[in-house]
Amino acid sequence: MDQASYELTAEAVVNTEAYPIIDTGSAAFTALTEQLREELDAKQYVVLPDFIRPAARAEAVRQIKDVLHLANHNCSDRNCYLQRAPDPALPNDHPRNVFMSASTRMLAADLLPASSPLKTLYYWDKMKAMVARIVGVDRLYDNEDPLQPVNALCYKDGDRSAWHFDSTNAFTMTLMLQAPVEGGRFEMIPNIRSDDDQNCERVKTAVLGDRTGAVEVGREEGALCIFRGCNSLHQVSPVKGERMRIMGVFVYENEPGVIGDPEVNATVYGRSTANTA
Ligand SMILES: O=C(O)CCC(=O)C(=O)O
Ligand SMILES: [Fe+2]
Repeated sequence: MDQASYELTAEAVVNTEAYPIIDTGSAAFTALTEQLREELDAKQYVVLPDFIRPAARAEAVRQIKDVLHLANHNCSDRNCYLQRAPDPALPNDHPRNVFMSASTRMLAADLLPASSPLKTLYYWDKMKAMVARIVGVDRLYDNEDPLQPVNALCYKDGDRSAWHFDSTNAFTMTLMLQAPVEGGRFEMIPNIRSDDDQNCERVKTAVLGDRTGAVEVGREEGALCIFRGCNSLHQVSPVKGERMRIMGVFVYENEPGVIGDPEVNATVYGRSTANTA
């Protein structure tokens, strides 16, 4: 399957000239991560353009296309809380009962080769140190689920993700591997709700089409994005054209030993255990 794959070192994957993360004790590392942390706190997202090198990006895309036929096609109606069933006790226009269609193709970690530049990046201790500093925690741990830690999320012509909140993680990290010719715009309404206030009235108008406060997060190929999606509604507009939108998605944890919930895995990947074929 990956006979032509070659393994790139972490320094050959990450653009370490633009992002000086090898020496985590250096002043350059501190300056970079402090600036990005402030930006994330202010905007709820931060974009790191040209984060991976072109050859690493091309190799990741090539490997993903090799196994794309194994991707789980998620095509469903769901509300912004990622639920699929209505709550009959609530009014029809409550955001809990507003369903939107989404269609994406998900490749789990076990379908990506060990040589994947996405895995090299994810498991690099310098990477974890950088991200921890940006999101303001002492350290981050690998997710130890066979499916979850590193994924490729693909959007073909017409695919989209509807307005939603991310449910589990305090932050989400994505890497634009291939941008579509048209559409596939990542849009966010930062802090539309908070931990203390669900703000259902405003969330309702948003899911019904009121885009007040929405920002478009620019995503060039090679750009890494860290965002706080738990209280910031976000979506990906429909992709148009033959060039797929391909996103690397990474899940770090605040404690060691985290594995996925089998039910969640069944929904996201179409199976709950590793592919042993
Ligand atoms: O594809 C994207 O840009 C965003 C995907 C997303 O919403 C997520 O990973 O939580
Ligand atoms: Fe999301």
